[in-house]
Amino acid sequence: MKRVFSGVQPTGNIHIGNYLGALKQFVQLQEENDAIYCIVDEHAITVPQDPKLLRQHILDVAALYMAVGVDPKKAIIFVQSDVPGHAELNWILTCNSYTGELSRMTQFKQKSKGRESAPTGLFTYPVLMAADILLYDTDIVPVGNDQKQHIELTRDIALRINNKYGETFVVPEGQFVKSGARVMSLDDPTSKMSKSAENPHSRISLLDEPSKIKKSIMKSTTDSEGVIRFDVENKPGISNLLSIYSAFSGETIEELVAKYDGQGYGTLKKDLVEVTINALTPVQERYKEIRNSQELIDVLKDGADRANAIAEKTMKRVKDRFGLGL
Ligand code: ATP
Ligand code: LTN
Repeated sequence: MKRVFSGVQPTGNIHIGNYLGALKQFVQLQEENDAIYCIVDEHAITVPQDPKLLRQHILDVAALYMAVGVDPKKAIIFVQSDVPGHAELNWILTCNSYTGELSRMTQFKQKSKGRESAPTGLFTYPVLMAADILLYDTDIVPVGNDQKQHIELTRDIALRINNKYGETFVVPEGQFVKSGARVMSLDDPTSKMSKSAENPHSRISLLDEPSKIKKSIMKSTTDSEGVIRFDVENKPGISNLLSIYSAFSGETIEELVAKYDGQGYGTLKKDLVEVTINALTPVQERYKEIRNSQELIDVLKDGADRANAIAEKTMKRVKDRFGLGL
């Protein structure tokens, strides 16, 4: 069995990009692997958070994990800050990473753009992510395309330490889906759909009401050509809608292009509204049942215990290799 690990930040507005790029894979991968799914609250505080809201968002993400089908009997679900090994390993990896490589991370460049000085945590964010992954001897990391560079860095750090200190870490691999690995924003299809974008119509959140889903899709940005074909370069809006449609319905892009041949954008959009609402309604129903339940708290407590047991073993090995402690 392979070890699978991934994480989502509890920063609100989990959207269909997070779902199609990451969460959907979580569900598939739990079947034949030893899967661990984390709510990475320590990553969330790299930018200011309201403490009361952060707590709520942690439970929101945990409930959404379960609502989309992550099963606590098959996978460990836990909160990052409940396992001290993450912060501990983060320091050791920080001492083995370089400011040069961290300066090249595009996510840092984007998030710190225009500022003279940025929080140090925003800069070292990818090292904490490497710690999350390496702490569990992870083989596979299912994530969206935007995380490719961070996975590469994780591999570089693991190999560097293995070379210097002897076999210490499993070197992980990223796993990316074909359709949905990079869902684009609905109002600007040249940038990725994001939780933090100001315009709520730029994304479809998993908990959006049907009327909001309809409005966001119907007013999404397309082009004036009026022909439905897949061409990311010249038709990013229509291509994005086709990708989302394909990821939700299971039909291939080619099948969809043939199906809508000669039809207007309005028809495609209307059908996509239906496909999206049909996919999200059961998730929303299950979410409502779980969100305020004692079951959710029990799952996270049990998950933290099981994650800690694995993390403690790794930390013992790592400290041994580095000659730390007695
Ligand atoms: P923000 O968009 O505000 O920067 P985020 O959604 O990227 O936040 P996370 O919540 O940590 O941050 O992402 C969780 C998972 O969702 C990651 O695996 C990430 O790669 C994936 N993901 C995020 N945005 C998209 C997207 N637009 N398309 C596909 N996958 C995505
Ligand atoms: N950096 C990721 C979230 C994240 C993660 C991880 C993903 C933190 N730790 C470990 C996979 C494995 C993001 O911003 N989407």
